[in-house]
Amino acid sequence: MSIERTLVLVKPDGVVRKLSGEILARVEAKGYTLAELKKVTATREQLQAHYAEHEGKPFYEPLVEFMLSGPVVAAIFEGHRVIEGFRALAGTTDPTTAAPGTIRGDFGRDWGLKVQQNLVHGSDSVESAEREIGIWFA
Ligand code: DAT
Ligand code: MG
Repeated sequence: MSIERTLVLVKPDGVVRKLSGEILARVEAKGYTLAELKKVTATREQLQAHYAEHEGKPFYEPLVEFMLSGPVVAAIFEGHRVIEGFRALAGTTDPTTAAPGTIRGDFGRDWGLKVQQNLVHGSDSVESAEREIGIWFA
């Protein structure tokens, strides 16, 4: 058994569209355990740390501005292979091509025309998860 933790964010588009509950319910229904939960308005410093790997890319500044545009819901979920499992629930990064049945595939396109408006964030590795949990649940 490899019990992991992952950081999940419902991004500002998900919060403003009142999809936080639906998104968290899908993660719980899959069998993962909600360990921590809060609604928070991010600071620029938090986002710079969170998205450090993307600094310098063309979408970096719009991404940070978007994440500052409203509150996010931050959660820690726990479970067997939850990092991979949540990313499967979320779907691929671009909501246009995310598979139907995934969070991004089901909700991600009519609303936002930008790739960053893709509803959720999920950590991509054990190392990222621990680093990101430290940023959002210090
Ligand atoms: P993911 O969120 O699927 O892990 P990522 O870590 O590569 O994707 O990128 C972080 C966020 O940045 C992503 O959720 C949306 C935005 N993004 C990524 N690639 C983009 C692109 N080509 N154009 C615009 N935004 C992009
Ligand atoms: Mg990522």
